[in-house]
Amino acid sequence: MKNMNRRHFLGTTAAAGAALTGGFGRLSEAAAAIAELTPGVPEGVGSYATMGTLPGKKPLIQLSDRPPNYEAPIEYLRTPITPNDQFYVRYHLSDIPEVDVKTYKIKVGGDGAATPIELTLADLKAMPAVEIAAVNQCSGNRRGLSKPHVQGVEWGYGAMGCARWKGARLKDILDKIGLKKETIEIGFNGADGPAVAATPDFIKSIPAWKAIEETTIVAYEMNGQPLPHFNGAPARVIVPGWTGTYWMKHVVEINALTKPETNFWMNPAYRIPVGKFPIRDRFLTQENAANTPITEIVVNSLITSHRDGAKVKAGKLTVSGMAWDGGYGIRSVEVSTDGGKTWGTAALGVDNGRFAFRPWSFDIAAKKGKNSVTVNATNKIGQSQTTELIFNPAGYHNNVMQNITLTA
Ligand SMILES: Nc1nc2c(c(=O)[nH]1)N[C@H]1C(S)=C(S)[C@@H](COP(=O)(O)O)O[C@H]1N2
Ligand SMILES: [Mo]
Repeated sequence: MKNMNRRHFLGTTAAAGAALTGGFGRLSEAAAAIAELTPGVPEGVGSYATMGTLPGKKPLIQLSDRPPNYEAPIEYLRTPITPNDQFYVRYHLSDIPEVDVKTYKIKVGGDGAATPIELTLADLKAMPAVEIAAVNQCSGNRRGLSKPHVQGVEWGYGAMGCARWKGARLKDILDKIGLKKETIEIGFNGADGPAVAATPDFIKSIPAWKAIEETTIVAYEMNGQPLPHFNGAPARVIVPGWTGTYWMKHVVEINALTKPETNFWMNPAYRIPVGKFPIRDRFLTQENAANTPITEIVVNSLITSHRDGAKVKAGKLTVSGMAWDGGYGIRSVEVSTDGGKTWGTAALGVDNGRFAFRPWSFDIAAKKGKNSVTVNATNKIGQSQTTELIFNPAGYHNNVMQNITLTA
């Protein structure tokens, strides 16, 4: 979709000399760019990645500008709810219109609809509202850490965040169009479009069964505020538990489909090899013998209190961070200071629901010299993180236990 007249100009400003919040203090531009990059991303990334500030955002790590791809430094992920101005931004297409709320409409139809309708933002807001805290994580989060390296945006740890999303249930919207029983998928299109005709428009679909779950919504608020432009204003799809690719921003079409969606971004993009990951949610109308669409987020955790290599004082020290999964909820987080021989149990913080970040913290006794810290989260169905990368060509689902070294 690209027939909207006001375009957003992606004027970004480098964060030169800006006081970076979240634990850095004041750093020079060059030092900031280096300090912010995740260790382990391909060497070349450092030559183009920089701190950039999109309108309405604090400085984020800019991995590309057209389309805008900006990740959060780990210090922005220290709170169980990620503030809107610290939330990462991911786009596939460069033509991103500033949608006019007054004329905004969602066309709800498709060949599986008995009675197509159009919804304005006011119509959406008049429907029963639900609010859900959920992690939005890009499928490619940590792709930059893949060994061997793979093609794509070379994300470090920050292509994710957790927000409270408020909106109408997709199920209630679909009830209005009289879903035919032949409906197998629900498709989405957004207001953004390709800058060149050769690039396929970004269209996604989810299984009908996932679309009618109580927790799948079309949201117009993020953390009590209207959605920020770069996170999908005026309304976006929220698919708690599933990776961000299905969370269509600036959604302008919702289609009930009686045949599988064949858009490039459904196939060959966003696919994982069949049988390699411990995945429960299957997208069978899209599956073939070799590969299948990525679905739920795998159990994972991140240390946010310290970066790898940080200098600390010897003695008692609290290490903390976040854990999350695809919606079973976090059962426990274990921390090892001896490279995985013995483990201690971390204290868990506020429970904002099964789709949200679960904060954890663990006290260690830092000794003089190098201290190794490894973290492993387990969810309520007993799945844990991996010790070895499950390699796949797109670099998805990296939930290798994080290990950092702190020097006292
Ligand atoms: N309209 C539109 N919606 C989109 C995308 C896009 O390119 N265009 N990218 C998707 C992907 S792959 C991700 S990971 C999330 C990122 O959400 P965010 O930018 O709000 O963090 O948006 C999803 N929704
Ligand atoms: Mo993504």
